[in-house]
Amino acid sequence: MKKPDVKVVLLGDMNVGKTSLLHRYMERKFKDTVSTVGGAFYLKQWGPYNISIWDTAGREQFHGLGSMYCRGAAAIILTYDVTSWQSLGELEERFLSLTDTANHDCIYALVGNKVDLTDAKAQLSQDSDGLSEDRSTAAAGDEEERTELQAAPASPVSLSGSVLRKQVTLEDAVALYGRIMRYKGLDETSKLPADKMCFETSAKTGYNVDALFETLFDLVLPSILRKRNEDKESPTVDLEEVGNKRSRSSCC
Ligand SMILES: Nc1nc2c(ncn2[C@@H]2O[C@H](COP(=O)(O)OP(=O)(O)OP(=O)(O)O)[C@@H](O)[C@H]2O)c(=O)[nH]1
Ligand SMILES: [Mg+2]
Repeated sequence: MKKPDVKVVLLGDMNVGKTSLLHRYMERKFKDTVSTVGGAFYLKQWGPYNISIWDTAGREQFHGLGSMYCRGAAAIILTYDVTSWQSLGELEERFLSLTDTANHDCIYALVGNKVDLTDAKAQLSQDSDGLSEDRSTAAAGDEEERTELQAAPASPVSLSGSVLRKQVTLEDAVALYGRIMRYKGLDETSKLPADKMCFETSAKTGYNVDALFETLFDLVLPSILRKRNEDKESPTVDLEEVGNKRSRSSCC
């Protein structure tokens, strides 16, 4: 398996949609999920680099594992659900301290998911690969219908016919981002701007999902280059390879 150059970690309360965001980005699908146990990762090739993206469990019982997953992370995606004020509060109360084990130059993004439930603009969004799951299903085999859907003005009613009240606004997220930067001891000059690092996404329609991951990947490139340089300066010894060489030489 390819060795990851850098690690990106998704953190956040259960049910906010961490696994769904990863499925949407990596598999271009919105599919049924079960609550994550422990953690799992995908390996993403980004140009010549390999990035591991870690999905973690939001359930309280797995809380103890969080700081282990964050160890050495170059970027952390703090995820909440825009329809749940509590999920934003949990980031500050329960998850922020887990990030203490991340790299000192770790990048933080705040992500409000499920915005398709509250905002018309996210309901008919297009995945960058083509139609989002819901739309492609709705328009399958009917080019005219698809054209009509794309041209339709944003409607305030969701595909399921209901709109939920947004409990967390982007301004709330920006305020939390400021507190996170203060917690990390970063001042105005060294922190990335909040408007660049606070996202609203929908794993369901694909809204803003590519933008989230790709913005982060571009931002972690300096970390990758630094790590590659460090590895060059102090190369590690592959014990398995040494063992193989020894056994080869002893039998001849
Ligand atoms: N409407 C809508 N529902 C979503 C979205 N993302 C996830 N969901 C739903 O929210 C529920 C939880 O999603 P998961 O991706 O499993 O959440 P999670 O954060 O991984 O949860 P844990 O693994 O328990 O920490 C599922 O029923 C998803 O279908 C979204 O963008 N919009
Ligand atoms: Mg999950």
